[in-house]
Amino acid sequence: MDKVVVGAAIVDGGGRLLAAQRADPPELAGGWEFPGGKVDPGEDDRTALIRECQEELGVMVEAGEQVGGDWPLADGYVLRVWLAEIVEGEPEAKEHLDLRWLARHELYDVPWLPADLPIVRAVQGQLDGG
Ligand code: DCM
Repeated sequence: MDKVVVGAAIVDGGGRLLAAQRADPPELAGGWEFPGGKVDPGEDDRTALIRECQEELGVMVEAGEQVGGDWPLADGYVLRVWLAEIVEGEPEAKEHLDLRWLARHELYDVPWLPADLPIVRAVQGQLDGG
C-alpha cells in the first residue's frame, strides 16, 4: 500500500511561492514545507491536495503540473507535489506557525525541511521553464 503525502507548491501571479512553517511534531516544528498532508484511504491524490489546502490554509486551489515524481520521506512515505494556484480565498495559517510568500530571490531564506528542499529546486526549475 502506498503511503502518500501530497504537497502544494502554490505560486501567485507575481511568481512568489507559498511556504508554511510547521507547528509539530517537535522535531519538525519551525521547519518550512509545502502545505499538504496524508492522502486518506481511497482518496485521489489531487482530491487530498485540495482538501488539505482548505483545511490548512482556508483556500481553494487548482492543481497544475506535478513537480517530479515520488520524493522520499521518513517511515516509507513518499511526497508528491503539484504546482497550484489559489482560485478562492486568502491563505491563513490554520495549522502552521506562519506562512510566507517567497519571491524568487527569497526562495532559500527559510529553513526548508530536508525532504522539501530538493523539491524547491525542482519547482524553481519548472517555473524557469526547465
Ligand atoms: N512532510 C514533509 N514535507 C511536507 C509534508 C509532510 O516532510 N511538505 C513530512 C512530515 C511528516 C510526514 O511528512 O513526517 C507527515 O506529514 P503530516 O504530519 O503533515 O501529515
